[in-house]
Amino acid sequence: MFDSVQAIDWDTWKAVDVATLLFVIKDGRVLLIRKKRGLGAGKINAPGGRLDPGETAAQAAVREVQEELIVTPTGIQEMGVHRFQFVDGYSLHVHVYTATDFKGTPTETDEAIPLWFDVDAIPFEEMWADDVLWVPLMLRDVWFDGRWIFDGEAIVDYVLQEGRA
Ligand code: 6U4
Repeated sequence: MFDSVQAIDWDTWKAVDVATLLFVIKDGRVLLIRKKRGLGAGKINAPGGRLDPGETAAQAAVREVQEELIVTPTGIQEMGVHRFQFVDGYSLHVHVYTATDFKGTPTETDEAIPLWFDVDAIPFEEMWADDVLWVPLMLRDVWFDGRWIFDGEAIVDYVLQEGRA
């Protein structure tokens, strides 16, 4: 049923969950996490998670970093969006943010281990398969809009648009 991006009516598509990712980028390094539980456990990713009821995406993006790493990101900006459709029926609409700074000390929690990487040495082989395709756009300040079909952890099909429509 979900075998190509073109076969989905994206105008009426509505995600099961809305979630966030937030990349703190400072002094040529990016703050990532080793995710300990939830969707993508074991992978390296940016901190983030699903919105709570009544929350905006920007509020959720900050709260998730606070919960996962005990730091508060500052200077946040939305950089792009992704719509993930999984073949099992699950779907996720993700808002991606960057932050230029943070308050506090990145600290391991039940959810995440903090990890710093040089921006030119991001460990894409340990991240979701889509990240290598769009994180470089984000680092160049290019807005992105991704539509993805996933079968588990494998990309089935995608369209990645650069720039706002
Ligand atoms: P719980 O267990 O409910 O607290 P929560 O933190 O709300 O979890 P989570 O972390 O389990 O949500 O799942 C959503 C996270 O997974 C979001 O931060 C986005 C991330 N994610 C899912 N698919 C992704 C993909 N293909 N590429 C990517 N991040 C992805 O970079």
